[in-house]
Amino acid sequence: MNADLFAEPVEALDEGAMLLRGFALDTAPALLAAVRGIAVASPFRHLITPGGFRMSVAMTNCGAYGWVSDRSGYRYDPLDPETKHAWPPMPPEFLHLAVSAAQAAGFPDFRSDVCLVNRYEPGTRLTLHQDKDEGDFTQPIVSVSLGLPATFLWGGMGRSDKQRRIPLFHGDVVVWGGPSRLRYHGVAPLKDGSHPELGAQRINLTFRRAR
Ligand code: MD3
Ligand code: FE
Repeated sequence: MNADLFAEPVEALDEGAMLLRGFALDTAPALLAAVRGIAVASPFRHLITPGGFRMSVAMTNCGAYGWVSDRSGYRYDPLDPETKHAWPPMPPEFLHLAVSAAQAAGFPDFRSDVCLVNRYEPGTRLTLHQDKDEGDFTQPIVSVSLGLPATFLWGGMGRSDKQRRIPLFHGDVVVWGGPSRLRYHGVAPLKDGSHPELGAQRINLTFRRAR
């Protein structure tokens, strides 16, 4: 992993939000190999929202917890409800990337205990939401984009605040902390295309501290 902050462009998107273009490019093949292993143990699935809708994003997790949703609500669960087993462990290359990105963005104390793995196909979207199921909002979230590019929607503290559209490409990493931690955000419907390593897919890793 290239830990040299000055080797890559770092852009402040907002207070506490740093975009590290290409930060994960070197490790992307290893990350994708690890994602395949995770999906063998805990397959991608389309969760049901508390309102009864099937999410268009397919998800799995690794680490001590996993984020899950069903008719009873959202939660972090130490067991995969599909397999009834613990989630696969966080691969060392995942943890190393997340900690070094957080450090490069000014969060030296990031201690991630879960990585949510999202899989997008053309047409898949993520409606505007806040991430507020975690126990400690002083811990940032680190996101890694792999595969097809996506348009990230960056909103405000209210659901109907004006949004910015930010393109995210293979290898981009964003660290979301401080006042940015609770902003509304989402992903516009994925455009069709083909990525040399992933085909018509986008994989997003989000590293969090659940508890
Ligand atoms: C800003 N995932 O899993 S990553 C999510 O591309 C999620 O799959 C999107 O939103 C994706 O919850 C966006 C960027 C991201 C993740 C979490 C955030 C941005 C965030 C939490 C707070 C603020
Ligand atoms: Fe989110």
